[in-house]
Amino acid sequence: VIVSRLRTTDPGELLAAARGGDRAAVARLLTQVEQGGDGAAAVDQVAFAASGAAHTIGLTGSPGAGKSTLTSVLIGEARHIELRVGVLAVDPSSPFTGGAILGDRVRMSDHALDDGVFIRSMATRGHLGGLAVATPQAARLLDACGFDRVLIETVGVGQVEVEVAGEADTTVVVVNPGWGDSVQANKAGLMEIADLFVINKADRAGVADTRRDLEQMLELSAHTEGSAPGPGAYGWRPPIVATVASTGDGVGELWAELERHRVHLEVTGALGERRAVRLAGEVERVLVARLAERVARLAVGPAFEAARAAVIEHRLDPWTAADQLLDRAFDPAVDLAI
Ligand SMILES: Nc1nc2c(ncn2[C@@H]2O[C@H](COP(=O)(O)OP(=O)(O)O)[C@@H](O)[C@H]2O)c(=O)[nH]1
Ligand SMILES: [Mg+2]
Repeated sequence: VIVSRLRTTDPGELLAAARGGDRAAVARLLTQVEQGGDGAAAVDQVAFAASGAAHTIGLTGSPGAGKSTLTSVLIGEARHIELRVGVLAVDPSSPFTGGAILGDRVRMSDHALDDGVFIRSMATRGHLGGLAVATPQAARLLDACGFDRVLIETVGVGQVEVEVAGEADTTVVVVNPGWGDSVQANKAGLMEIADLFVINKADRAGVADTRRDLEQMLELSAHTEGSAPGPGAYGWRPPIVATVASTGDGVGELWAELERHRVHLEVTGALGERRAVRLAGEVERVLVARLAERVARLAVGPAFEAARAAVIEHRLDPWTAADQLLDRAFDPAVDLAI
């Protein structure tokens, strides 16, 4: 009888089980989200209605900056006051498999047996829309499952990763002393999305210089602030917190600043505005992903092969061929499988 509950593939039943603390159900729902397509759509149909209570926190920065170690100690802070925490790690270079990902001192296994914590490495390679579509939806699912805080760790190197980190209520950019000399990170992109800066590895030299660099960059960006409801546009100056994640130094202050930002967003109304902007962007991305799915199905069929042959034989130009295929893709009378 117990097994039958877990065997269900009905998203509504799985979500009810997940909200009741069934971790296997959470895992299955997340897998469906990662796989994209109709399965992901079915999950979001039930998750969307049940979401909105969680505060989402994106952590981004260069590989090795200490994001996972910070994530682990932040989980500890949240658990002290009995908040439930879901974590999504979006880092293709260091998936959470094997248990040794959270640095060598603080490991995921610290929290592995805690029912109030759920940690998941996102695996979306290959699916249409990829991380940009799957991550906000996975975060929403964890929200719907009853986690009070959802932490999203992403490597702040590529454009997509930075975008994904920016898709949170609060975005934390993690740097290290000497960051000003490094060219690895997408600095302009990171400055734009940061609600809060962490100088982690503050046990190393150069903290004061890095703080000054960040303050200077903040001054500059304050003068070029647009109308988007990003940092700075609602009376918030991103604080800079120094931490030593591996010992926990400064993490209490970081937690306090995260909470201060959450409250600031709520009292100014910026939270609702930000979420509205994000949802609007999401509709667009999901639409593109759905179109791409349809086109991908078409691309393996005989109509596609015929069009391609016509182009190769110079009977048809590629644009006309593509337009004809698109017409077909949206003709409800056409079964794409044939
Ligand atoms: N010295 C020092 N090492 C740290 C600190 N925080 C993390 N580390 C170490 O830096 C390495 C990379 O940390 P990790 O959290 O995996 O970085 P991530 O790639 O940003 O997730 C690990 O060996 C950590 O133990 C810190 O504050 N000081
Ligand atoms: Mg990491």
